[in-house]
Amino acid sequence: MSFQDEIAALGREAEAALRGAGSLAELLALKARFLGRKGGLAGLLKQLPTLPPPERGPAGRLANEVKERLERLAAEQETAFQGAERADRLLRERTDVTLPGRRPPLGRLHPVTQVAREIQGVFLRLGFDVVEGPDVELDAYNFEALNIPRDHPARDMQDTLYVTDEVLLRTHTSPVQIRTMEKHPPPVKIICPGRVYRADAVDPTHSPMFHQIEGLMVDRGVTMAHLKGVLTLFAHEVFGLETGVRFKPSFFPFVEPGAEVGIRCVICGGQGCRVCKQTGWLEVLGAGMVHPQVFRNVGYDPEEVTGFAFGMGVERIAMLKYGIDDIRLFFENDVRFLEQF
Ligand code: 2NM
Repeated sequence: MSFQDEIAALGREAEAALRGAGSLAELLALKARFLGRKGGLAGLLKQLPTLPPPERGPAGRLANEVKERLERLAAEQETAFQGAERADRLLRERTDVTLPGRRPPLGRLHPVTQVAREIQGVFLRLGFDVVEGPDVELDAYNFEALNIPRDHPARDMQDTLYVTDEVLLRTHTSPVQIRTMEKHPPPVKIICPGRVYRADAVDPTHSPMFHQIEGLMVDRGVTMAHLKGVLTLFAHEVFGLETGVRFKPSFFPFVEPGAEVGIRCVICGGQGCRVCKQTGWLEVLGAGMVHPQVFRNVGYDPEEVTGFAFGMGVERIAMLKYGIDDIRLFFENDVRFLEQF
């Protein structure tokens, strides 16, 4: 076979192979095999100088013709493969813009926060200001100033979480009210929301940390009638205007007289049930007229001013409002519970 026949044969072989390539990768491999620097055609061209001089010219021209033809063919095939691959990718990655969007799950406020804000809203509309204070308190503010004597059971290590002899985790937010009265002359009309701590064993109605909102209104001429009016309105706003409200005498060392405020049982309507322990009433908060000794402790003159105060547990209000029977549900953070509010 002449050298030119070899070139022509390689040309035919390469052309058939390039046409038959099944993919871009295969095509590139074939291009390297026939047209690359170490490819078949290059191999033949290297032999040109060994030919008798008269054959070199025609053989060289033929080789160049074949090379150009194959390169054109390879380029065409490459473009075709790239187009096919692009069309394929567009099809694979196509977006149906008519599909409805996916809704991201929305977060919400914790039910305790929702109820705390609802309670605060009632008092804000009545002109009360919100005041906060430290969770870590002095015994002097948490107990002493509130007329809670040294031998009172609340001061027992069993009930209070002490840091040192003098420092403790507040058991109510009353110390915030003491601090406020100490700093500001009357009138005072505030609510104090926040976390409080008790050395309680956890059960369906007890948690070592819960949330309280306490309130205080001090001015000349504040009476039990103001206490009843404000707290009746509060109960009606939170539990419904038709809810029955009662005031029952009670005792707290920092008030005189003291009262427990109850509402008609939201579960049985007063018929008597497990939740109201057959009494028909639910206790929702404690209240009373601020004790003269508490006023003297903060530098107020009990002959000049009087005041009422009250305190409630936010979790307890939320449990009554939504019929929840276990306080632990608020702290477990199970979304199946939380997303119901
Ligand atoms: C209660 C019940 C009754 C109360 C009293 C005071 C203060 F600081 F003014 F003396 N703050 N909170 C109070 C009174 C709290 O919670 C059951």
